[in-house]
Amino acid sequence: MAGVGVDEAMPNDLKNTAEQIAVEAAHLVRTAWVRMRSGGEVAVDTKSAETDVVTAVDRESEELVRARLERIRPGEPVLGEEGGGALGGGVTWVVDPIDGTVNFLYGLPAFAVSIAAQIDGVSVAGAVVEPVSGRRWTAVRGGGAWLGGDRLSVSAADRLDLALVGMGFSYARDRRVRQGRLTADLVGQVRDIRRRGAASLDLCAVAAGWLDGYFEHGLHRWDWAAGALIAREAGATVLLPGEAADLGEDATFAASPGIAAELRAALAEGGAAEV
Ligand code: LIP
Repeated sequence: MAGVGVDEAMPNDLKNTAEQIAVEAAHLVRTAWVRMRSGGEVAVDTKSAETDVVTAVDRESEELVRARLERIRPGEPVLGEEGGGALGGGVTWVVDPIDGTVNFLYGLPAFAVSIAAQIDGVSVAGAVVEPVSGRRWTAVRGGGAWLGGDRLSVSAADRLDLALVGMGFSYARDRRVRQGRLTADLVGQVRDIRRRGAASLDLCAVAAGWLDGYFEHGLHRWDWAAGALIAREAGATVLLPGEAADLGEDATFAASPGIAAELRAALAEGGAAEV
C-alpha cells in the first residue's frame, strides 16, 4: 500500500474506530427495528428494481456513520451505499449502513452495519455489527479476526459433498434466474445451501465455521469490504470481484481451504462465469 504511512498502531486504531461507530449505528438501526415490530412506519424507496429497497433508516444510519467519521477522522473519504463517494489516495471508509435491508424491512433479524477502512482499495480493518444479536465481528489485516473477544477460525471441512454453502441472488430478475440454475447445479454436490440475504454476515459465517463456503455475483464494495477481511483473517480462501475470471468478473468467493478448490471448480464447471 504505497503512498500512505501506515504505522503499526494504525490498523488497530482504524478497527476500533470502525467498531465504535458501527455499534452506534447498530443501536440506531435496532431502535428503528423494534419500533417497526410494534407497528411503526418506515419510509421506503426503491433503487435498481422494485425489490431493491432503501429505507429512511438506511439513510439515517449512514448519516450517523459519516458524521462520526468526520469528527474522528476528518477529511478521510467515505464510500457508502446510500451516499456514494469514491476511493481516495489514503484511508477510505467503506460503509454499508444496513446490509440485509430487505431482511430489516421484513423484520427478519439477519442484517448488519458494515464499516471497513481501505488503503489503495485493500481492506486493512473492518467491523460488522448485528443490531439484533449485538454480535461484533472485527478484523485487522494481519491481526486475525474476532467475534467479540473470541478468535475466529474457519471450519475444517475437506469434502464438498458434506459442505454447507451460502450464496445470494441479484435484484435483477434475469440474473436471479441464471443464479438459480447455477445453484440447482451445485445443490446436488454439497450438503446444503443457505441464502441469508446479507453478504457481510455470510462472510462472517465462513470466518466462524458456520458456513464452509459462500459465493455471490454482483456485490458492491460495501457489501464485502469488512466481511471479506474477516473471512480471510480467519483463514478462508477469499476471491474478490475481478480476481477469478473462471467464476465471473464480479464474483465474490470465500471458503475453508479444505474445500475451496473443489467448490471453485464445481462453480466454474456449473457456468459461474456466465451468470
Ligand atoms: C444485500 C447483500 C446480499 C444480496 C442482496 C443485497 P443490501 O445487500 O448483502 O448478499 O444477496 O441482494 O444486495 O442491499 O441489503 O445492502
